[in-house]
Amino acid sequence: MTETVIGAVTETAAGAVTVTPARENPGPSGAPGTGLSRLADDDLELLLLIRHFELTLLRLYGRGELNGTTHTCLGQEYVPVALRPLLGPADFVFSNHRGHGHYLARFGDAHGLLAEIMGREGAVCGGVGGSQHIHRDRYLSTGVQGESLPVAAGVALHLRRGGAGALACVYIGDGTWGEGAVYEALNLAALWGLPLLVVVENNGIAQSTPTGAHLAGSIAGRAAAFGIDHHLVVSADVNEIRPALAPLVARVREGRPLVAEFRTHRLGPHSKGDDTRPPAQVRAARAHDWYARYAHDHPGHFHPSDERVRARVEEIAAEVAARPPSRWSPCA
Ligand SMILES: Cc1ncc(C[n+]2csc(CCOP(=O)(O)OP(=O)(O)O)c2C)c(N)n1
Ligand SMILES: [Mg+2]
Repeated sequence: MTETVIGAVTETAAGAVTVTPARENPGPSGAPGTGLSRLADDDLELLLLIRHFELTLLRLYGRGELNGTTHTCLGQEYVPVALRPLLGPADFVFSNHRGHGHYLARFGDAHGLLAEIMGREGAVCGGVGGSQHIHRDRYLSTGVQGESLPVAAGVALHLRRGGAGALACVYIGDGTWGEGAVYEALNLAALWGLPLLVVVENNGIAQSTPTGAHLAGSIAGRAAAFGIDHHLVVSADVNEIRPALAPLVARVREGRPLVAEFRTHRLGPHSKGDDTRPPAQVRAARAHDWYARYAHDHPGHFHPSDERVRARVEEIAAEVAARPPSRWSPCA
């Protein structure tokens, strides 16, 4: 499999552009690699945790053991993994409907999240939030598109006043740029110099509508309209993405908001069983999958970790499924 992976393009509101060149990494056999460098163990473990957590969710749904709905981030896991060490405990994270990876990158707590989704004891939110509506410490997710951005802007204002250099990070998809609230928040973020980091997971589709059919112009152009910096990430290599983002995130902490747009690929359906894409498009998305690419490029690192994490998630699922139902009290 060959693929061109370009690194990153950064465009400041003033129009300065920097391009991080792609790296070509030969595979261990000497065969051409797919462009993914060797990851630190903890990054690979986290990527695999998110992957196996969601594959397990789908299996549980298939067996009728889960209710409600869920949206997987299969293929997009590297986004929160790349951001993980760039965000500290004083920062707020606002997630969305496709948030399992965001939560696991923040807390690593597969037990609490699975219990939440399964409605079992130990659930993060007593089992009433489910897959999409989680609140824990400085982390909040909502399934209502765009709702989180004005809230994140308000929190960013509070953090700026606190003066400790904390930021509010908000994850949104490409489709969420159709919500007016996004622009109200960007306007204030620019005017007030808010420490707001908007992470866009642009997977090229919103439910069933391709980006080209719902978004005029570009996300970069929309950020520029507010004088907000925009950073485009096309790579799926955590080792490339993170150092490129680090200085930009440091600037956010100083009150310079940023839109970091990841061109990414949704491997699965929007939710479950609702993939409207032609099979060729799904196959094309799969060709970008970091999981298969990393297995190809670094089999000696990948396979033992993959087996270990897969087994760990299976154990977690069995343990959580055996728990009694969760209880929730508004007074708790
Ligand atoms: C205000 C609002 N409108 C519609 C929906 C239904 N809905 C849930 S996800 C989604 C598509 C979101 O697309 P995008 O922002 O690209 O995120 P993705 O699902 O691709 O990660 C829609 C329309 C919603 N949850 N909230
Ligand atoms: Mg999308």
